[in-house]
Order: sequence, then C-alpha cells, then structure tokens
Amino acid sequence: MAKLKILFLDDVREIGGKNAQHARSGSGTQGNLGMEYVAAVVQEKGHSVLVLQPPLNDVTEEEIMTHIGKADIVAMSSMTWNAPRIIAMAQKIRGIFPRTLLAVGGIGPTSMPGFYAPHFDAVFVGEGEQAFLNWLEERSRWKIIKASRNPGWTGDPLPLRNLEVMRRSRMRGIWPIPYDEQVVANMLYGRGCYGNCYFCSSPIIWEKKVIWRDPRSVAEEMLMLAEVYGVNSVDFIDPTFNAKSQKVLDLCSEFIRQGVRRKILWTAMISPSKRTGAEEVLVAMREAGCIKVGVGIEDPTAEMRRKLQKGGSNIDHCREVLQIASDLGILARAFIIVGAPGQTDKNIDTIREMVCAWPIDELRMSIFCPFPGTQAWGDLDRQNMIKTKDFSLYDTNHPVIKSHWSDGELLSIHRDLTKTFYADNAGYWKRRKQHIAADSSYEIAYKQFDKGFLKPRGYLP
Ligand code: B12
Ligand code: SF4
Repeated sequence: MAKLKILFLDDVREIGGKNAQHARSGSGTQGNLGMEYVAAVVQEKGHSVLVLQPPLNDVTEEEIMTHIGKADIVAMSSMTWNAPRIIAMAQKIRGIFPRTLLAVGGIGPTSMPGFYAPHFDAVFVGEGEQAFLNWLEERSRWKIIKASRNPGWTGDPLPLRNLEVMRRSRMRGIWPIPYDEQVVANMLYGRGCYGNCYFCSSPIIWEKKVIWRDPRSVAEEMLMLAEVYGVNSVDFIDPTFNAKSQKVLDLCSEFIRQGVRRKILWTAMISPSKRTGAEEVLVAMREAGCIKVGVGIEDPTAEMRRKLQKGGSNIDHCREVLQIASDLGILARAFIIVGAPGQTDKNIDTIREMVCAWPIDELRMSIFCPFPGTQAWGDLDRQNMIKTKDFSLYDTNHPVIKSHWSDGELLSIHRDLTKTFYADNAGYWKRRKQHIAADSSYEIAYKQFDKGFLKPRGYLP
C-alpha cells in the first residue's frame, strides 16, 4: 500500500494556552490516549503520522491549516460535548481541501455515528486501531465502520507520546508535585469494565469484557516514561482499576520489583468494594506509589444507587474502603452526581451529610447528563425528558434534562454542595492538616489547589 500522510487532530477549542487555566480548574488536562494508540499502529505500518493536540501543542489555527494542507487524511477524535465543534472543523477542512479524506472516532462517533456521518468519509465505532488500519487499505468514502473488540490487545505498540504534551498536562486537583514540575502521562492497564451504570458511556466502547496487559510491560512502560520523558505523575484511566484484585497485586509487585515506585506517583479509579479485597489491594497500591484513588459514589442512597445501577459496590463498604485508603495516606477523590432523574431535596441532604462525614479529600460534582447511547439517554428520550440536544452542553457542567429543579436551582445545589464540602467542613480541614503533617510536599499541593480552584470559584475567602 502507498505510504500516506495522516494528521491526527484533537479538539481545537483551547488554542492559545487556555488549557493552563483548565488544568487549575480541578479537571486536569491530558493527552488523548485513544488517538495516540491509533496513531501508533498507523506509524508502525510505515505511514507518516503527525499527532496534533492543539490545546497542549500551542499551535495556531494557521499552522493547523498548513498541516492539514499537507495531509492525505485528517483523523479526528470526539466526545459528545465537542461534537458540534469537531463537525464545524470538518466542514471547514472539507470546504478548503475537498480531496482530503476525513475520519473520526472516539466516544462521540461511537455513540451517535449518524450525527457525524454526513461530514466525514469514515466514522469509527468502538476501538479504532485495527478498524482504522483496515480502512486505510481501501479508503472508501462515506462509511460507518463498526470495529469489533480487540481481544488480543497487549498495549503494543505503545501510544505515540509527545514530550511537550506531557509537560503541559496537569493532574486533576490535589497533587504533591507542583504544577510546573509535573510531567504527566495517562496509562491503561486494562480495557473494559464489568459495570453497566445507567449514565455511563464506557460500556458503549468497551462492552463488559475486560482485557488486561501483562503487568511486566506496564511497569516497563512506566520506567521508560520516567527515563525517556521525565514523567513523574501517571493517571491510570482504567474504568475500574481494581476490578480483579489479583491483577492489581501482580502489577504492584512488578512496580516494586522494577523500581517504578521511586520514580512515579500515580492515581487510579477504583470500585470501593470489599469483594475486591480492598485492604490488601490498597496496601499494595500505596507501597507501589499510588497516592490518590477516584471513587464513583454518585449518590449514597440505596434507591438512587439501584436506579443508577451502581451494583458493584455496597455503600457501607464504600465508607470502609475510603477509611482504609485514608489511614494509608491515600487521597480520595469522590465523584457525585446531582440532578439525576428521581433525585429529591432529601437525596441532596444525604449527599451533603455524607461528603462531610466521610474521609474524602476532593470532590468532583457532576450534573447528570444522559450521554447518547446510554440507558439514561434511551429512557429519558422516550419519556420526552431531554430538554436540549445541543451537545455542546453535554459536559456534565450544564443541566440538560427536565427536572423538578430549575436550571438555576440545580446550579446552586451543585455550587452549594461543593462550597459546603470545602469551606464549611471541619473534617476536610482536619484531614488536610494530617496529610501535610505526614508529607510536607502536600503543603504546596493544597496551596496550589486553593489558588487555582477554590479561591477563583469563591469557595474560599
Ligand atoms: C482519561 C479521560 C479524560 C482525561 C483525558 C481526556 C482526553 N483528552 O482524552 C481528562 C481528565 C482530561 C478528561 C476530561 C473530560 N472528560 Co473524560 N474521560 C477519560 C476516560 C476516563 C478515559 C478515556 C480514555 O483515554 N480511554 C482509553 C482510550 C484508549 O480509549 P478511547 O479514548 O475511547 O479511544 C479508543 C476509541 O474511542 C477509538 N478512538 C478514539 N479516538 C479516535 C480517533 C480515530 C481517528 C479513530 C479511528 C478511533 C478513535 O479508538 C481508541 C483506541 O481503541 C473516559 C472514560 C472511559 N473509561 O472511557 C472519560 C470520558 C471520555 N470523559 C468524559 C467527559 C464527559 C469528560 C469531560 C467533559 C468532563 C468534564 N466536565 O470536565 C472532560 C472534557 C475534557 C476535554 N478537553 O475534552 C465522558 C465522555 C462522554 C461522552 N459521551 O462524551 C467519558 C466517557 C466518561 C463518562 N462520563 O462516561 N477525560
Ligand atoms: S461508571 Fe465506572 S463502573 Fe460504571 S460502567 Fe462506567 S466505568 Fe464502569
């Protein structure tokens, strides 16, 4: 096959360094690992590949257009919330360079391929690596390509990393390495999730089967990242890192054996379930360099947990697991949803009590969003409960469904809960002091969090 010039282009919104501000918003900025994986397999086949992640690469729109002009194919990645902008970008490229082939993949196209199809030559549904390679052979136009799961996924070839992207990436929230010293990579140990939560987009891409990499190769990749790029912070983005406790124990042993823990601090999202051998696993994680876990609590009440299908974790176990983490000095970031169908003022009161009483160090409060393709989307669309299909609002920061709360009320609930947690919660301040007393590097971490997140939002005087 002729060798092609392929430009991988991620979202273009934050040109001009706005990402630095985004980093301090508590949400973090990181490279697009999915696109970096697809780009790696394409490069391995000998094609000429350039990956532009404009918010991080600081390129101007003019420079992007020059790169587009040189490419045979422009391959983009999209979530739901940036679908309108990615489509506008495709239309613009089509207008200027009508012969350039346009491809798109990611969770946005996977969940609503028909929405993208009129604007792209190929729309990829699901895992992109093999499907994209197959398409390169024929390069047909106007096609929706449904990839099958990649049961042989090993993590190789490694994603196409970029030093500048990793230097400009920032960890979410409190992190004991100062912003300007962070070199951040996101990593995957496994693909897939056993869960099937009502609101979540992950099962659409990964289905329920989980595939893990060899722990040795994950540790080797971590060491390479530290040695070649100076990476000191890693975000494991596996949907549930501890889905199989033995897998975590194996990985942690490798980290210790290969000396990863002395070079890299890392964080992971876990299911706070006792079934997964919480204590033994958390001890191993701590020893292997884990300093923060993310936990999707969403709503602690039994009826809402049933509704949201948070089946994997019992709420009493959640608290115990968080306590074990806290006792080990692992920070806990809790994810909470407000505005879910069926939630009432009483639920909000319960959430308020819970976040203040539990050993939680950081709060990520989302406004319920029925992403296309999820069970929530199907149900609410049928019931005519979706207020807007302006996808630019589908970022979990805007109310998009009909509710007994007005938009203003819901935004106030969101804000007041966050403010109560950080400003009026003695437990938060006590734990903060304990973390700083145990490790002085947290002092700067908390100061940066105050300056970058709490103060600008009025959560602290
Ligand atoms: C890591 C992550 C982040 C990181 C990095 C995001 C990034 N630049 O990729 C950070 C922390 C910055 C982030 C932020 C946000 N995120 Co996020 N994030 C994730 C997470 C946990 C993992 C994504 C990932 O890398 N997966 C691993 C890679 C290998 O898979 P992948 O990206 O899907 O890529 C594969 C395929 O999709 C496909 N593919 C992808 N791109 C392309 C391109 C081409 C050309 C082809 C052929 C194929 C292809 O092939 C890839 C390899 O198989 C997912 C949840 C999840 N478990 O998937 C949420 C998720 C993607 N995030 C989500 C959301 C909502 C957000 C935020 C809006 C939240 C917020 N309010 O701040 C922001 C938006 C930030 C932004 N600038 O876009 C939602 C998106 C839902 C949706 N339907 O759009 C998800 C699914 C979580 C959820 N709630 O369900 N996020
Ligand atoms: S919310 Fe977490 S556990 Fe539930 S389906 Fe999504 S990734 Fe899996």
